[in-house]
Amino acid sequence: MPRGANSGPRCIALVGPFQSGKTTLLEAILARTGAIQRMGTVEAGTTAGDGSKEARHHKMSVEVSVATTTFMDESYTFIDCPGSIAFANDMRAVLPACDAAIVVCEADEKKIPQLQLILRELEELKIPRFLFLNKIDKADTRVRDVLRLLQPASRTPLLLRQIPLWHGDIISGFVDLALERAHVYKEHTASEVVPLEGEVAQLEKEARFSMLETLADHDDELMEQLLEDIPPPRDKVFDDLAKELRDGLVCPVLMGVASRTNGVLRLLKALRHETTGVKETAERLGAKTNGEALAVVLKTLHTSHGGKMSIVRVLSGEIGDGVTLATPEREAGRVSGVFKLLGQGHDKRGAAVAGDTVALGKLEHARTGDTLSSGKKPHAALVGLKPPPAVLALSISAKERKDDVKLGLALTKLVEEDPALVVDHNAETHEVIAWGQGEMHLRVMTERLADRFGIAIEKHPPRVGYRESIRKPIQQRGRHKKQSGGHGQYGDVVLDIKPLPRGSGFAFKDEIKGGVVPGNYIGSVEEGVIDGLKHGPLGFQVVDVTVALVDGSYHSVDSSDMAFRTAGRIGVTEALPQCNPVLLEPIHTVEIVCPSDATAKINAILSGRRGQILGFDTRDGWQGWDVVRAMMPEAEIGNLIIEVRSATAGVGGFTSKFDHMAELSGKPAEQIVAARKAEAAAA
Ligand SMILES: Nc1nc2c(ncn2[C@@H]2O[C@H](COP(=O)(O)OP(=O)(O)OP(=O)(O)O)[C@@H](O)[C@H]2O)c(=O)[nH]1
Ligand SMILES: [Mg+2]
Repeated sequence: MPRGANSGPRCIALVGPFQSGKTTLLEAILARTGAIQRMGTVEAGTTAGDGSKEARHHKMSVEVSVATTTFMDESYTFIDCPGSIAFANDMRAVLPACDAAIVVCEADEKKIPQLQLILRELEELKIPRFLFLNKIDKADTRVRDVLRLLQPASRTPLLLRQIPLWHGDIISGFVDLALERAHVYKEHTASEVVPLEGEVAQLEKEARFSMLETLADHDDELMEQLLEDIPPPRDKVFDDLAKELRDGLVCPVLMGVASRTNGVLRLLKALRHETTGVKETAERLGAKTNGEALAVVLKTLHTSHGGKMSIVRVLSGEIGDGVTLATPEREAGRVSGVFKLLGQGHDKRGAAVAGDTVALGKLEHARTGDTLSSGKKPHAALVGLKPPPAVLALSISAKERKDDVKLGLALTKLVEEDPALVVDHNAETHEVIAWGQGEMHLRVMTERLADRFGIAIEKHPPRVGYRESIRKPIQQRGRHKKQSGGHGQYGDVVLDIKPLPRGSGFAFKDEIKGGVVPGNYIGSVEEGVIDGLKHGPLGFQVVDVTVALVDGSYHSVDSSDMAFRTAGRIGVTEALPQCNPVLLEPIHTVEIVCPSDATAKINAILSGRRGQILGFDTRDGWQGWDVVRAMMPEAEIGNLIIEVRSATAGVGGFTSKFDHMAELSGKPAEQIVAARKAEAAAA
């Protein structure tokens, strides 16, 4: 039995920087293993992965694609993860329960920061990983130089497992350094073994020695053999490769051309021989397996035909139709249908066993990241998912009132599918705000609302929480008097209105002497004052003021709560324009993380957006990264992420927190007030 084989069904993640060829590699794997008849392309929109309308439209992955295939009588499920940072949360939910990851990358310096981010996640989760150097049909650099370029992205040594065979300027095949065999690529079919001779044989010796030296860093016996010039047995080399991969000591590097299926078979063989299976993965996650069903939810989908589906990795036991599953917090539901996945396609199958990755139907209360079990006492949670803080917000509404309810339901489903999407209802502005991980993330959300749920929507940047205050005190009378047959209305108040320091909010004082306004009406005056402060003369809520009720009069018949409330409001409304009103804008503290070579650009971006830089520092535990802190107006943070990403090859991020309100005057303030007035007039 070959090493590693017979480990049960595997689950392998395909990850890597944006557009490196993951979906194409999945397609190549499916074609080479016979799961699909013909290999499609991302350009033509014919791949098994990226099957959703949105992915096809953008020619990029916008969610994970899952496909199960068989290689040498063993089952493998591959999970193709989006490379865009805006969808990275989908990958995060998948990784913990995978046996290994294939990090697909290219010889592209610009993509190194993203490669570093991904390798870091894998390193932290202790997931064995291969690097697949893709697109070597376009290679114009020596592979060893490429590795030198990529090495800083990995904390563990990149271990070259193959060297290319050059035919003139193009790579025509490879030499496997473990098997010491030369192969010439054939398009869309297995490569052909050719004799290893001449100059190539010499290069192979050197490269193999360097591979063995790296392995020997963790194997004294191998080190001795190398020092004494004893050729190590082939089995020992394979054992070391598998062990050091499993222990996260090395990151083996394979290469190929996904679009021509070159290098794919070698990759599959490496997976078969060198990766461990579900038993080790369950151990890594700390699962206590006792034969009962145990699974982790990798992704949640709402399909138009099959209803809700939970894609799970089964860690132990068996899950068939009718099994009831629970999470530590709640009942998840009863399984109705077990499906094998191939991109968008799903075929009903029998019960899933340990190692299988399948979709389970109708688990109404299961969520992505959940640990599901069938025992009397639910198994403790195995993965803790916390979506990263949202970086971009959009205010959305249905174009037609009749779609309001539909919009609410659709958003609930989308949030269930994608926990990185957060929907908030802003009680003050009555806006529905969708928070996401980037421009593309929110764009895809709106496309889904339109395409999948048929809701025409309107979108705007969310309102900024402007306020206003006053700079001058005043005393003002507010009178409300009406005589219209029967009972009249009478309320009369005198208010002392004064500015308060920033951040004080609002205070009301009762300074009535001698009962000129009877005690039972004072609460109503306060309510009226609060009403009046809701919309100041500039159009925003008035804050940082104190209002004292100092005088007034009443009428024994015509006075009422209502009349005094109106008088309070009139007093405030008439007073405020005379108090030298001032616009206040929210200022946040922002923390931007970025690779150090982008720090200067980030500083310039912040200054260009009225940011006040507080300082910058190296980022704790992140070599080569900085943190920049600044104070920044909320209005300038709105689409900040777009500029930050473009300055940092897509990897920069930020968090922000409200700090204080600051006065804003001059032209910018006038523009905001005018816009608010125009909006009020249109409403
Ligand atoms: N020349 C060449 N092009 C390739 C190769 N593999 C993929 N491509 C092309 O690279 C582009 C991106 O391929 P995808 O497979 O969509 O890449 P991806 O990594 O899945 O992209 P995202 O999911 O959006 O991150 C497409 O135009 C592919 O045709 C390859 O080996 N050689
Ligand atoms: Mg893709």
